[in-house]
Amino acid sequence: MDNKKTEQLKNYTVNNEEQHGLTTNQGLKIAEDEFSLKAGQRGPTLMEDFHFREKMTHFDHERIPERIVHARGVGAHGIFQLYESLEDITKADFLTNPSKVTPVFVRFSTVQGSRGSNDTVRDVRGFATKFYTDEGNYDLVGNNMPVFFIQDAIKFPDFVHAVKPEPHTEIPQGASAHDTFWDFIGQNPETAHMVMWVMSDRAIPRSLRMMEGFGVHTFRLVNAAGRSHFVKFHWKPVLGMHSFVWDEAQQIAGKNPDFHREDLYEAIEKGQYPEWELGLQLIPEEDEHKFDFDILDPTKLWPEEEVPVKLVGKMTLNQNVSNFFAETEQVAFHPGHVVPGIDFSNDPLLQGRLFSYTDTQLSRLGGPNFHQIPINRPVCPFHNNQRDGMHQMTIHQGQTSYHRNGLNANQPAPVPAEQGGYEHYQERIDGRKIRGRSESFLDFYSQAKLFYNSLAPYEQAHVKKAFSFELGKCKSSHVKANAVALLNHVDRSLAQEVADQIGVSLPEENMEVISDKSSPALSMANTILAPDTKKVAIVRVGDPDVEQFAEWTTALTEHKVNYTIVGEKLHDLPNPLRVTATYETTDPTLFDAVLLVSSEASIPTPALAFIETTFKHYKPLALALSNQQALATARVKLDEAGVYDLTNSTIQAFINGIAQGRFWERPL
Ligand code: HDD
Repeated sequence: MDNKKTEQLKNYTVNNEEQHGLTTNQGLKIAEDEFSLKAGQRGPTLMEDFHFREKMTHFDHERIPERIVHARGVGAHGIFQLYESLEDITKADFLTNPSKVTPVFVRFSTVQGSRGSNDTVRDVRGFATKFYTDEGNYDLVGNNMPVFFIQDAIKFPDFVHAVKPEPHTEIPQGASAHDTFWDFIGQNPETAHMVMWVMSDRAIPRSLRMMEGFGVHTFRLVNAAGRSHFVKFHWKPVLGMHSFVWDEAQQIAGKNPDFHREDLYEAIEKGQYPEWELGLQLIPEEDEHKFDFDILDPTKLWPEEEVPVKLVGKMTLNQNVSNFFAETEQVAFHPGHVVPGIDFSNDPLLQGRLFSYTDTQLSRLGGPNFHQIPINRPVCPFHNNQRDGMHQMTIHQGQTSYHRNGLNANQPAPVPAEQGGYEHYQERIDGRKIRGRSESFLDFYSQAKLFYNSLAPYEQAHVKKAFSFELGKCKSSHVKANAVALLNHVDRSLAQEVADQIGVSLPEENMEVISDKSSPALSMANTILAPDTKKVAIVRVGDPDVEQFAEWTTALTEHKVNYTIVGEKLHDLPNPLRVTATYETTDPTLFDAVLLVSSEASIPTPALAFIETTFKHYKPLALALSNQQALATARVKLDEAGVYDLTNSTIQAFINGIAQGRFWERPL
């Protein structure tokens, strides 16, 4: 699945499978790599041992600083292709030519934890896409939520200090359930909308392949005639949006801390390529002030029912990285990497980001030439008069490195806009220099309420539980009370329930913003339901009928459902019933559904635990038992929704259940 970018990367790969022989970095062949050079077999190591020193020095410097936020992530290569030309609204080449296949690299991440933290924590997910276009790299550096915690970038260091592990203990890792985060929320009411999202199921996605992406800010698209539209970018997952339940996410953090990373890697290796459609919400320049929110405020979304999302193209991730450090760790994104036809708005959060990203790469990647690292290089030519610096990889030729020069015909010379040179949109600005917040940014609660109103009852119940969990972990009663006071502005009954649960009193005055407005697009209950790429554990007890078994597995495979046969011990015989994971090496939380097949009179406790856990997490369950009594002691109700007895129900019914995903109506 090579594209222009992956072909380019091949120029930088080295394959040690070829018989090169071991050398130093200077190319000297090494005869001995197990023993340092010593003065006598039992004597001290000698300074002269250049091989030891080189090997050890390199090792000592293998680590680079992790990202200050979004440290844990996973990346993959892919392509983007447009459905039809958008030349009416932008002159960006990759958005006007539907026959063009643009290589992309995407890095997904969590925000709070360090590089070694768990994948399934409650957190925002980063969704950063680098388009390697023929006009230069375009980076869409977004998240899986459409709004942000703060309105002005100057608060970003404060926000990050509050959410990161606390400075005196470096606790907690990969979690926002602690005092400084909730103190920040309570003290900064602009966070109200975003914190509703983070307490919702959006913050615990089932898969990185099953979540939306958002550019968050309002950007600008400009066409060849110079006409401008404001735009919000969306990524819509073809598999729909799905999430864990909280108990499951917590258990997976222990059972498989790499769950999301592995899920993405395996899907791509299997050829089940993750796909997203790119969506645009567009507002013509002249309609900027026609909304009941300020479109420059990054704590506001544009309800899809008011500003429809136009689907304009598809991204497919179809190649895993071949070296995590070289590609995923060294990739450097920046919202300021734009191409002609894409421009910025005056969102004060975006404006600050335009400074921060290059700056951070200087310390993370060690100097100003990080754009020359293979993963970061554009696929189009790049020339300018910048020279030298740490890790310069290019041998620039010639006498001149300045503009204007007469000695080299002023090359490299600026390119006029008509020939593809970037030109900033000539926005008219008229104002006083001021440190302050626009009054139009002061409505903190209406959209927090809009989001809550839009959720299905079970989603609202999850939000209540999430607030109760997180605030229940806080120690300061002052912090807890302030957070409840914030919720009191959003939804009185939510504030009431959380207050009861965490032992603080509800403010006497009801401050709830009055609005029954909702936006169905915000609820995940309305998403696409499909069995594709879901994972089933087939728990095998005894020796089930091979033919019947083959019929089921064929049906699952036909519906692109992946399955693993789980049993007490691993088998190595080539047999369709071969057990490849045991009760010890895997766990029910790692699957979307369970099929229990038993030929025995009784079912062992670990197999019962498999189906009980699956039942408890509202997931579909199929049973094919030679003895129904074997389940007499299990805490599973056979007549409940999403439980299929394969002696009288079809495998197709179970597959439909897998598509549905969860059965919230189960009384638990
Ligand atoms: Fe940021 C990384 C997304 C606000 C400063 N950010 C980073 C990454 C993502 C985002 C996805 C990881 C990129 C990767 O995978 O390498 N950030 C966002 C979004 C924001 C946002 C969607 C709000 C809408 N960020 C934001 C602000 C600032 C930063 C306001 C500072 C002014 N972000 C950074 C950073 C990072 C970063 C410190 C850390 C590592 C990096 O940039 O390369 O510069």
